[in-house]
Amino acid sequence: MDCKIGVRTYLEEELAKAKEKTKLRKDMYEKMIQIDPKAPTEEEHRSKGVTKPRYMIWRETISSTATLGFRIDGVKKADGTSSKDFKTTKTREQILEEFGEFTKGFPNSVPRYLERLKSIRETLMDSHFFKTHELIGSSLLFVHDKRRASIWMIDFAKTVPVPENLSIDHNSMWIVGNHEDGYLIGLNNLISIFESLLNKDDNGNIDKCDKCCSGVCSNKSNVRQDSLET
Ligand code: I3P
Repeated sequence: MDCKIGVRTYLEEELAKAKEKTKLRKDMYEKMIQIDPKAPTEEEHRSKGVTKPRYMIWRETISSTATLGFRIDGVKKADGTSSKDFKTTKTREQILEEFGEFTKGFPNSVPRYLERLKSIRETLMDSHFFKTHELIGSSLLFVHDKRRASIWMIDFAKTVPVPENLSIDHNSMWIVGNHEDGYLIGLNNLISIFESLLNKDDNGNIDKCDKCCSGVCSNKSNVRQDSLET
C-alpha cells in the first residue's frame, strides 16, 4: 500500500508559477469530471481544462490529504488485485475500513506496522534533514507477507530544502510562505488509525472509548460495553 503523506502535494513554487502561467490541463479536467461532473467552474467547462494546482488542491480536498495529512494512493493485495480507486476515500472511518481490508488475513502485520510508524516518527524527530526540508508528494510504502511487515519512506522527487531563514515543524497548518508540509500530521493520524485497527474486536467491531479519547486509545477498561450487550 502506498500512502502519500502531507497536507499538500504541490510545492509552493508550483503554485507561484501557475499564477504566472495558466497552462490548462485537459487530462486533469477529464479526471475531475469523471469523479464529479459538477466540480469544474463554468469557465473550466467551457475551456475543458483546469490548471494543475487547481486540480491538485481539489484532489486534496476530496481525499483525506487536506484533513488527515495523508491519503491512500494505491493498494496491491495478496490475491494479485490492485486498485488506485481511493480518490474519494476521505474520512477516518473509510480509511480504517481500507486498512482493515489491506491487512485482512495478516493479523501480525498490524502491530508491526504500528511499531514501524512510531520508529519512523522517532527517527524523523531527531533528524536535521527533516527539520530543514519539506517533503512534498512523498509516500510511505507498506509491505507485508505472512511473516514480515515493514514500511519504507519513498518518492523524494519533491523533497526540497526550506529557505535558509526558516525551520518547519511538519505539524503546523500550512499557509503560503511558511513551507509547512503536514508530514507529522499525516504520520500521527496513521498511527492513531492503526491503533484503532489493533483495538478492533474479533467481530470486526472497533472498541470505542468514550472517556478519554475518540476511540483511539488502547485503554480497555474504558471500552464501551454496548456492543457486547447487544
Ligand atoms: C496525479 C497526482 C500526482 C501528480 C500528477 C497528477 O493526479 O496528483 O501527484 O504528479 O501530475 O496527475 P492523480 O493521482 O489524481 O492521478 P506530481 O506529484 O509529480 O506533480 P502530473 O500529471 O503532472 O504528473
